[in-house]
Amino acid sequence: MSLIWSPIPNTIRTNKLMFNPTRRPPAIAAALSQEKATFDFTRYMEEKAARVERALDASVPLREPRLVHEAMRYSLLAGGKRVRPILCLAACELVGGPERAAMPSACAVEMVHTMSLIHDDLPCMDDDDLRRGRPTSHRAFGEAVAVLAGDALLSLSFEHVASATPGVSPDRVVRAIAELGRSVGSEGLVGGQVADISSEGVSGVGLEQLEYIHLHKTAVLLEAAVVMGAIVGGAGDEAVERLRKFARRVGLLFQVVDDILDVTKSSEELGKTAGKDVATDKATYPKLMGLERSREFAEELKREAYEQMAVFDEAKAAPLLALADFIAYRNN
Ligand code: GRG
Repeated sequence: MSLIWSPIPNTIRTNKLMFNPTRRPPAIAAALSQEKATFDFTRYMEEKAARVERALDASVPLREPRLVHEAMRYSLLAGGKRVRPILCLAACELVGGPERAAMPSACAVEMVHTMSLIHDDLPCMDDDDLRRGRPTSHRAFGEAVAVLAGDALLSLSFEHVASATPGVSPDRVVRAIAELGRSVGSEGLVGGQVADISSEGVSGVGLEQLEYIHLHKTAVLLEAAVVMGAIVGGAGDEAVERLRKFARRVGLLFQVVDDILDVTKSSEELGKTAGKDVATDKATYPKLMGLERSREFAEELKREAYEQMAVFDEAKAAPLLALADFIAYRNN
């Protein structure tokens, strides 16, 4: 692995991933350029994303009944930044596990993420037309097939970890599956979505409720990705809990940045409908604390995430730290 952060092109494109390091605040850019041992994030992301892409493709063959498998593949293989699966692989490798042990978990987390996007876009939820730069699943396949494709991806995610994880003890595989289940259910994604729906059109949604929604709608799956990777990678309890805290901060950071991008970028740049939060008068960090304070809050979250990583070997922790950076300074 190259240990050189620079030279790095100003705009890096990986699949649909765009990362512009010039957007870093000057202090961070200076700190990074002073680091003796940094690592080639672009190459890392390209290599990991390519392997994740191949594994996802193989995980959902075009079987009968063709229609539902087409719909599953349409959404799952539509690009996306693949942040969650790469976090999972990076966590596994940080604690000394091989990439192959975490690949089924990485794919499972992306399946759950994709199904949550399919359901989130439905007319009964956000009623969106555009996702990952193409028509949403229900626009392409109709509502019934979109619901079923989401259900099938959810079910496959658990099956895939259980049946395809190589060389990991059954106890650890079961723990990883339990982690995924917790992240999906009524105290995870579903709980976050219910809280989000319940707060729609309600005036006076405060920061505490907003944080609950984001921790459950978004952070919980990034947390599952990292924790599953650590578990199948053989991590001890203390390392797992540190990585959990790291991922939770990064997850919240992800959503704060998402809120900021919604008001600062176009639909074309985002690959999904921009400005929707304002149009629907949704509670967001920029709305509740203003754009500048939201950016400062994002920096605080990133700092707190970094703190959790201080105990790990610097070179081994570099991918997770660079991913936190990428999440903080991404453009879409
Ligand atoms: C899980 C059973 C079950 C139901 C779903 C609809 C729902 C319940 C939850 C909504 C979850 C949701 C859509 C959260 C938003 C998460 C988020 C920030 C999505 C954007 O993620 P990116 O930017 O997207 O990583 P790409 O396309 O790059 O993967």
